Amino acid sequence: MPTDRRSKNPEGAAVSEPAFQRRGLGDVIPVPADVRPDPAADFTIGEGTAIRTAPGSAAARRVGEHLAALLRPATGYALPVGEETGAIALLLDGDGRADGNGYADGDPDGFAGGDGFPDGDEGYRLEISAAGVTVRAAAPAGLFAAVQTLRQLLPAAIDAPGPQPGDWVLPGGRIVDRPRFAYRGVMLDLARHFFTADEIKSYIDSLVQFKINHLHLHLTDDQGWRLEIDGWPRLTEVSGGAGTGVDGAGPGYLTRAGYTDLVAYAAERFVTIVPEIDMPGHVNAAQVAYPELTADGVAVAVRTDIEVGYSSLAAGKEETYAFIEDVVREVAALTPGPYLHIGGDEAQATTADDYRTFIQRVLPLVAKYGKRVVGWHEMTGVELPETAVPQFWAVAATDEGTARAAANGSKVIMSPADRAYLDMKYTAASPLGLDWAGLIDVEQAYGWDPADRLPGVGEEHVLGVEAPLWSETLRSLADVRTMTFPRLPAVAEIGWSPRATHDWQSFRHRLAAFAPRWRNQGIAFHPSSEIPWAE
Ligand code: NGO
Repeated sequence: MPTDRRSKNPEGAAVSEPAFQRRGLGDVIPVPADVRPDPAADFTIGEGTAIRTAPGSAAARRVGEHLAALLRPATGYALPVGEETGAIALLLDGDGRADGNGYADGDPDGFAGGDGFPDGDEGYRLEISAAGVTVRAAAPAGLFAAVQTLRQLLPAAIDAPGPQPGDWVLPGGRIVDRPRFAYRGVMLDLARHFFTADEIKSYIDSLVQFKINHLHLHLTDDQGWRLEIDGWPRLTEVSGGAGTGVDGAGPGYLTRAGYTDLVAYAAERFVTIVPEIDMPGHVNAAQVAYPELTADGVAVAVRTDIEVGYSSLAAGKEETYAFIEDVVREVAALTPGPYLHIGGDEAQATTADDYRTFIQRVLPLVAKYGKRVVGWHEMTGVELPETAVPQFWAVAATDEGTARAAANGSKVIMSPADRAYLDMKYTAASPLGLDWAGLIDVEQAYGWDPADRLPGVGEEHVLGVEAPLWSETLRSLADVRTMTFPRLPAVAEIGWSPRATHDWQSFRHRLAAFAPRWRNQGIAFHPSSEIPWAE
């Protein structure tokens, strides 16, 4: 065993002793539902450790490969993945369960359901003993969630890009875990500033560590159009080209092939892409490309400022719906996930009658192409089918429309701007971000509950939470990460962990451990003064 654990990673940065500090079994974000440590049962990953995955499951095998790829750089171990043997086992419900309920010891799991497994696709049970690690889940998504937990249970040095001498100890005991809400999302605005498919992939990698399972892409707005649409080439040639984005500084777009590849990359990490085409407002870029989409057919000027609420599609023109149908058909065909987001926000340039006419024409179109509508909560001013999902984004303490939609059976995504908006400044001194919804440091991002936020929208009406990141002030992936971390872990914990575990002091100490992890991963973050950051 090496005595001097100071070493150099390939970039030359020193990885120091604290990077090998042992972790407690509950030192995880989001905090797991049920944690029972057994300090006598630590497991140490060694030279000869192998990973065994559920027999006959290609998806489980991929999760095993994903785990091995995470562990190989810093450990320097081979960590072969196979179905025969291995001290780290990733098993699916039913694999090799001797007693038929998955429990060797027969003790209760604390959850209803009868078979001893957390319900839902993302639940998992993780046992760490001196002999090895066993993960059991009903579906591969649960194995993937468990892998994120395992990563955090290893010392921070595990995230270094090259070999680190030290002991790879996993704390002993048992975790039974499952999400509180099905939908835990982040939104990235590609319209105000475009980010490439590779940048988005790298962003996904940083999000899944916190069990985020949806990425909403805001693909169109007044300043740009970022997804290629068959039959409408000028949308991206003109409005995805040079000079687009805020200050003309964010050009670019996703080709159909690039988008398809991105969707597949996300799916392999159990992330569903939610594409948004904002309408009937926020459409200046579409109208620049195709003047026939304006009410009078007269060309409009390119806009690169950050005003909102001035553009609108014409609710009374059939051309409008021919265009929308082409776009909806194409986006639906390219997107395997269930949702299509139609925006619907800030339609100040659309009369109330036109707004209603327009939304009522678009709702059946989305259904026609097999998708479930998501829309910003303004959409609730129109009568909606119960399958429609309003996304609440206001600062107000009440919202009649959202409450009415919930009463009518709709599930709601909660993104209150004063808590969940990742584009708000942390403090008055933050160089990036806006402040119209207030300043949001980590405690403000953590200190709310989605089932308590709106009268009429309780636990059973909440589909989940989403943290939107608008890009008016962002110019690079480092900017994106600086606004995302460390606030996103707060939203992720609110979305995943049981309400009873909510505890700011516990959270801020668990969050502190991420400073060396993010440094090792090369992830920029805001060093909030509210957090006692680890070295
Ligand atoms: C609002 C507006 C966006 C802005 C964002 C900036 C919604 C749903 N519409 O949120 O156009 O970019 O604020 O914070």
